[in-house]
Amino acid sequence: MRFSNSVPRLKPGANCLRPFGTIESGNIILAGVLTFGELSLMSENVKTAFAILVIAGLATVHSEAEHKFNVLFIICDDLNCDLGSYGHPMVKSPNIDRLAERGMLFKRAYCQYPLCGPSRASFMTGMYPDQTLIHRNAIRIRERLPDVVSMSQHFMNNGYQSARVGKLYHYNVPADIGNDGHDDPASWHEKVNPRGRDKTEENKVFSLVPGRFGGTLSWLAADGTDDEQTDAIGAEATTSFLEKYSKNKKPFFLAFGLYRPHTPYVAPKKYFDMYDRTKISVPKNPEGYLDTIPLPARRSIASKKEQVSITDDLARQAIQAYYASITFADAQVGRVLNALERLGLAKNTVVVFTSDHGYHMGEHGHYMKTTLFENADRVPLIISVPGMKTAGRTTISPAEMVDFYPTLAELCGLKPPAHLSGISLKPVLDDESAQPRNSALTQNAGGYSIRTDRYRYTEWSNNGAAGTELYDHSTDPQEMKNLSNRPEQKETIERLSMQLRERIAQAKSAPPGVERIAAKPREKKK
Ligand SMILES: [Ca+2]
Repeated sequence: MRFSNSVPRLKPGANCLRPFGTIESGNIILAGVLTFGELSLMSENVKTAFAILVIAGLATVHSEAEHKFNVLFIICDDLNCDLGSYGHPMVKSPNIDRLAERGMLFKRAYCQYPLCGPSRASFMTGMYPDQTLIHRNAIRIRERLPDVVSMSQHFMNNGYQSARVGKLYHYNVPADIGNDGHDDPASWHEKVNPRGRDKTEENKVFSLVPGRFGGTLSWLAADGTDDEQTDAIGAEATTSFLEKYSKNKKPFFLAFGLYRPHTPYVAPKKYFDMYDRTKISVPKNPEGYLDTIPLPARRSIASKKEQVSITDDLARQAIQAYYASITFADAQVGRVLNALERLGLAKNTVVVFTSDHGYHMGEHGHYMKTTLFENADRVPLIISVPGMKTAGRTTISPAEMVDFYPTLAELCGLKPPAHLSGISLKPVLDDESAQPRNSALTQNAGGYSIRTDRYRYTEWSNNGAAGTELYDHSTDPQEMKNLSNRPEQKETIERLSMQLRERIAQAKSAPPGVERIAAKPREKKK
């Protein structure tokens, strides 16, 4: 390659060269801005040498712009923090744990609504559920937000190729496996809807309510191999996208949404064999527990009669099946992570691993989701950024799923759209002690709850008219002792109540520049 003998030409009136940032090429590191005056004092030889470096530098910046970080976004359905890397004593999750070793593990990450549809609409648009107006399942985001720029769409608008494999927006599981569910086609260039043996052999699934699988405890220790299951087919499709992207060199936003461990808990038999049912302990509520919590909280955990009356033996089977499904899902995540490394994409791809909300497995006497307890609201979250200095560390800094959008935009050098309500978690990824937010907000069925470093505080109906709950995590991490009626907690409750109401007001504010279509009155009754 030949270089010109003159300094780069500058526009008339320009009084300095543009800053060229930090250029790392071999052992040469340059940073800064030079003025015309400084340039005119250089000898010709120095000018020539400088020109070479500037051209090389601009070329490097150009090349970096062409090679922005890619995003691999992996999300399980209905997965709580029952994972090895979160300290669970039984659950085997070696692949997710491996990702945690090269990323940051968030111990206090929370969904904004503990139900698939509202949670997914919220994080995919970067807005709270009271802003998206999506508070239930089975709504397509464009029904409420016709022109919103979703997270992956924002990447598409910035030159990324984007694809979805499996469940990203709401899907009825297992009913919609194999079709688009309530997807948003504008969010992707390409999509794959995997469908496996778990779907075609649904008739073999055991269910507490025969014939119902999605919202009912149900499971199957399946015959056959991983490869026949929906999520393994999804992992293969995700790998195929990675192979394509490794060749075409364009930046990508690739989303892999697994269907497990959502009910029915289906996994090949070998995963069930990993868990000894006799060693599983089933959580039990103390006598009179339900009288200690407000009526809406009681309803949230005691509305499914078949679960409330579940026998100890069936509960153990359900928990074993849930763990088996987690380990099966973990293996599929591992296939994709292996492909990312094999194809040389790990070095320039941000990886996010999470779930759409948490899940109860018998805690508070409840199974599944839709409560304002830690079990349903807390989600696993691991973010791995190439070259991060904090790899392998954990943070207790509160994080919300609504933060994904601004975080990924910042990590990839994209200007976040004005409508986003979340906060970028990049400061935490740089330093696990950073705390860009001091609470996490979750809402469910007319209640709102915040989790601070020490407390969970919940108000049901307007300003707590239907009851309040206060849990002190320093003494009660299981949230079994409601302190909201204790006189000695008066000041704490006043402080947390003010904090919660400020958060609710923010979460209800109209997002700038986003047209919204309110639900029809008839629809609200559903
Ligand atoms: Ca879900």
